[in-house]
Amino acid sequence: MSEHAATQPLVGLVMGSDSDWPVMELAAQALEEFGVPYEADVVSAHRMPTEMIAYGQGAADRGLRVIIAGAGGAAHLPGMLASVTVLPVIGVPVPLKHLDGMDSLLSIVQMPAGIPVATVSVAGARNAGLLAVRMLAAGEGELAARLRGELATFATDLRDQAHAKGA
Ligand code: RP5
Repeated sequence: MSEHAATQPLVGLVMGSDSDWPVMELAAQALEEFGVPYEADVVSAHRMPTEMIAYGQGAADRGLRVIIAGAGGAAHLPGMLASVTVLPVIGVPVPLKHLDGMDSLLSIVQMPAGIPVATVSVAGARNAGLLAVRMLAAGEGELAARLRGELATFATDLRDQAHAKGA
């Protein structure tokens, strides 16, 4: 599943296990729609803590500009990465068999002041990808213009759906 684009990745898409990929690939798809280069890797906070810290510490110097981190259960990966990098970290709570993802959500969202993680909804990996695009587009003309185009299309689609329902 690890894929490294030919060009410099701007987004680090990491997860605690390859079992998280069915959720996290929605973030990858969103990045691909906007042509944003990314890398995808398993970096478990609990099973490979040394590598996880090294990943976070080296991310900015390697040219990454946003990290999307997904994990399930005792989901410490996004917060731990945020504690060792200046990059914005977007956390994706991955739902597991028990507790409907509430455990993942609460593990990620309730960060102490000073260590920010932007948490999306349970299994909200598509929004994580789109939020990363927005972060990259801030101050970036071409990407911002494309994003405005997508938003206009989205709004038109919603209006069409409302009309079709007779609203
Ligand atoms: C978490 O444990 C991972 O992020 C994953 O959501 C969960 C289960 O991992 P596996 O046992 O499927 O590898 O750390």
